[in-house]
Amino acid sequence: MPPIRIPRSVRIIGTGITPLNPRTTANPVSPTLLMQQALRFALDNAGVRLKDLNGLIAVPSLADTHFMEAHYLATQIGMLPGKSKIVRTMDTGGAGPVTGLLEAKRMIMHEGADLVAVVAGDAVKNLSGEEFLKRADQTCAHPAAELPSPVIPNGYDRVARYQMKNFGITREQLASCSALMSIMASRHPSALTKTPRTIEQIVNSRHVAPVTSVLECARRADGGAAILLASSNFLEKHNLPRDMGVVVAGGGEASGPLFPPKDINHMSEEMFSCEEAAGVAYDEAQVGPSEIDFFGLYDCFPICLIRAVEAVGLAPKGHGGAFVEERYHQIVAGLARDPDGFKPQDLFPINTHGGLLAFGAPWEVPAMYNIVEAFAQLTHTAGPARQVRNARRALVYGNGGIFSASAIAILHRRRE
Ligand code: MLC
Repeated sequence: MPPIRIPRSVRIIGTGITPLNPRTTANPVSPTLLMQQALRFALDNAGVRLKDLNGLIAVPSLADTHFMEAHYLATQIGMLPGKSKIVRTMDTGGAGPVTGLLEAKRMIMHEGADLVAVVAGDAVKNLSGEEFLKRADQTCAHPAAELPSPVIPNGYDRVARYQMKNFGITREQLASCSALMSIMASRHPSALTKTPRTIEQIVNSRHVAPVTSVLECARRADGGAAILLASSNFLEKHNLPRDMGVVVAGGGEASGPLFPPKDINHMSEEMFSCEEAAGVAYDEAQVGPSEIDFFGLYDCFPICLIRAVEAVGLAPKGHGGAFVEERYHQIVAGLARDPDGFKPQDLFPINTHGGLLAFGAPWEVPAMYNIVEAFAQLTHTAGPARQVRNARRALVYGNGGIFSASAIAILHRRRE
């Protein structure tokens, strides 16, 4: 047997995303088809073949749940049966794609895999509103939580009210998150939200919870996305450039309860886990927030973005809302002054695709879009409207449940 060579590095070498909300009458949209299509795009993007894959990670869908989703997908695409293949389903909710990315790195470093795909796809927009809510409500409903339907927006709303009471964030600060994300999305050709919205429009739209309007909810969508991770040995063996793609430099994960306490007076900082995950990731990558050029931060609701901005070290605790609102007003003024030359990403190198609030959110898929956008930024392929100048390092964050799972990865353009 040849000696096992420990890889020098693990790199993301390709990404693929399907269009959002694809509609064809001949071919009803299904999560599995979206996953397959995204995987094909990622393989083509990296210039590698399906038969080279020896690892596959999938996250489950809500619209068409399968027992052992990754095995189901691997069987559908003909990857199984096959020897020496590792196939795993990861379920940390919306954190799944980043958990999957970190698991793929472990498979490569410790389990002998050298090309691993992480795949997600869902078709929750294809469900009726009623059916979607029936399924979504079940995920985090518990008698002890006393959360009315829509359960998830109400859970995040409760946290937003905790943050308003304890840290003085304002209704306008919450709305500025969605307004800013809509500006970012309007600069991405594939995003669902095409036109920027104002704070006023957001605050005055239909409310689905006390401090949450419909325009401040993760934008329900259908779509699939995939990334491919390879070892340095794989690149050598296949004569691919050694500096292809981006290096996975570090990662961290941490957990919280599935739902918040029913009374905001009983809520404490203990239930949140993003800061802990970020600390582990920064330590492993040996970098700090000032060395990160692009942030892909989970923003299923404004409070998630505000807390993330604080947790990753962009603003002091309690100041995340003011940070976002101030940047929003500066960006609106900058664009009014110089609509063609002003670059929002110069002031806010975060979610240049528009995040869950405005790009689109097919249930557990959207953290993948944070990774795909980070990949575009670090490989300098985001295009002039969105490219962050000289981007070398990125941080991506996925959040699952109601602040129940945090997964963070730090990516570098080159091996350092
Ligand atoms: C909705 N709309 C938006 C929008 N959200 N428009 C702009 N920006 C947004 N962010 C629009 C829709 O496109 C649609 O218009 C209209 O508002 C109504 O949306 P709907 O979903 O069709 O309506 P309805 O059935 O009434 O439900 C509203 C809702 C639901 C708010 C209850 O959308 C919802 O629950 N959203 C949150 C989804 C969610 O919880 N995701 C998981 C987040 S938690 P049109 O024209 O398109 O029909 C997470 C962690 C994890 O991410 O683990 O998963």
